[in-house]
Amino acid sequence: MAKRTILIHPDPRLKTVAEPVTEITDQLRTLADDMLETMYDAPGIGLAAPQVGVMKRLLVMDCVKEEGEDPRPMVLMNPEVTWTSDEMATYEEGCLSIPDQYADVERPAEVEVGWLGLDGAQHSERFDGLWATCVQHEIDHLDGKLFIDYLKPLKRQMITRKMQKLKREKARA
Ligand code: K1U
Ligand code: ZN
Repeated sequence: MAKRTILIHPDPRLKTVAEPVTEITDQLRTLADDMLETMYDAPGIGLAAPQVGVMKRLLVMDCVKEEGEDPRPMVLMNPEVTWTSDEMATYEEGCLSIPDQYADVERPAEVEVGWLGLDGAQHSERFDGLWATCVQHEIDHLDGKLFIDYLKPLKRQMITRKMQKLKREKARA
């Protein structure tokens, strides 16, 4: 397993629609392992392949937060939202590609998602709470969408400028 570098916004790869997974290869298994290691190390609760520069429809997540509860690392390929609740929920979201910036985003409170697992089988599950927010945030990444795209243009612009400054400082260091 190896940690991968997480891209920081703005980056054209974070605005690009990722390609479906067509074959489960060892390379893809290694990518999933590396992404889980990168996510836990960050720390984060989710990570999508485009965030590490791989334009494939693959995401990892683990929203178990309770101390003493077993972790639940999940790998979802070609995920599709098949049902959304009418009820909406607002959660203060963050993003590993937009460090230290948080904002309220409203999304469906519950979603049903279908995906291809690393076992080659098709899976389906209903998510609620933080899991529902996280899986929608990660699927957005696969479609080239960031949580700041839900904010008012001025707020989005302010965050983007902060990230440009951060990237300039990192490049100089
Ligand atoms: O996609 C990402 O950039 C990961 C992101 C996922 C996410 C967070 C909040 C709402 C929706 C989706 C993160 O994991 S940001 C870090 C974070 O939220 C966190 C970090 C440590 C403990 C708990 C949460
Ligand atoms: Zn994110």
